[in-house]
Amino acid sequence: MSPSIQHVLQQAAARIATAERIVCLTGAGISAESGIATFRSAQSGLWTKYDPMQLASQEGFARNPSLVWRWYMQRLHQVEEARPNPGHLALARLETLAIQKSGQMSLITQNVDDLHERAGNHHVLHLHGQITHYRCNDCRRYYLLRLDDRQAEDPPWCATCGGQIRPDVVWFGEMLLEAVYRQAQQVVQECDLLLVVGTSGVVYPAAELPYIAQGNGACVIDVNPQDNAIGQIADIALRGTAGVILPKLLDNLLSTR
Ligand code: BV8
Ligand code: ZN
Repeated sequence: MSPSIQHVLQQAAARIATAERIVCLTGAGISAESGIATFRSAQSGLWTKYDPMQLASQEGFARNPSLVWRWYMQRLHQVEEARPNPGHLALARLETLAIQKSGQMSLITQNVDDLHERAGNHHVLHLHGQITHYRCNDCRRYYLLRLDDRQAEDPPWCATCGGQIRPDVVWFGEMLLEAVYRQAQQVVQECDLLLVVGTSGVVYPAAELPYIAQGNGACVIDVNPQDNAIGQIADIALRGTAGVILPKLLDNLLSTR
């Protein structure tokens, strides 16, 4: 690790050590080292010729429900096979330390996987829903996925209204769940430090959150191997992958105690 990165890590750890109300905001990048492709990287395998923005939409589902259904069943299998990586585990350790110190830490994620929960984080806000939950596209009634649904060519039907079943995620062009987004806005408005990990900062309204934090005087730290929209406004930019940077950040934090 270069001396300059080490110096920035110490700076970031010192800011976290004095913070009273820490919030984390994560994007697809934190799950990359668990083998889950990010939205911006080329889709893998048979999905390379499809645009995720098209598939993750009402239009895409209406146009080809079978294709969208099989895409989600393949992604669900990928999530279930994946394991939390050291980046996820470091954020779970951070929650433990933050709760010991100030009794709270919220983790807001754009991701639809459950790797933060499986790593041990307890207060996770899923802005874009969860690929592990299913519901009717029409009446929104919850649906418990059955084994044979996973191999099915087409989405199952709702027993109540006959609508098609879909993952309980927020598609492009769909509103976020009002209560979840309001809660995310509130914790971000009240925080004094926002740790942003693995997001390109292009998907709205999630991408607004770092601006709200900074507008309220919070320190914004960005962890990402690439420069990005959030890195442009961040107080501290840690250029590296979540799986490498976050454990080192926690080690630095523990050495300040
Ligand atoms: C909304 C669930 C109000 C689905 C997702 C036209 C019509 C309608 C809306 C719009 C429109 N034009 C713009 C909009 C708004 C639109 C939007 O923001 N579009 C963008 C693309 C311009 N937003 C919406 O539609 C939202 N709703 O606005 O409602 C409305 C309603 C109607 C009409 C108007 C407005 C809903 C957005 C939610 C979409 N659903 N997910 C599913 O997953 O199947 S978002 C989806 O994209 C994922 O959740 C993912 O998280 C996200 C992508 O963002 P990132 O997480 O940042 O991931 P990305 O791949 O982009 O970047 C990864 C980053 O990680 C990179 O920076 C990379 O460098 C970094 N990285 C890589 N490896 C690592 C790493 N970092 C750390 N460690 C590593 N190892
Ligand atoms: Zn229904």
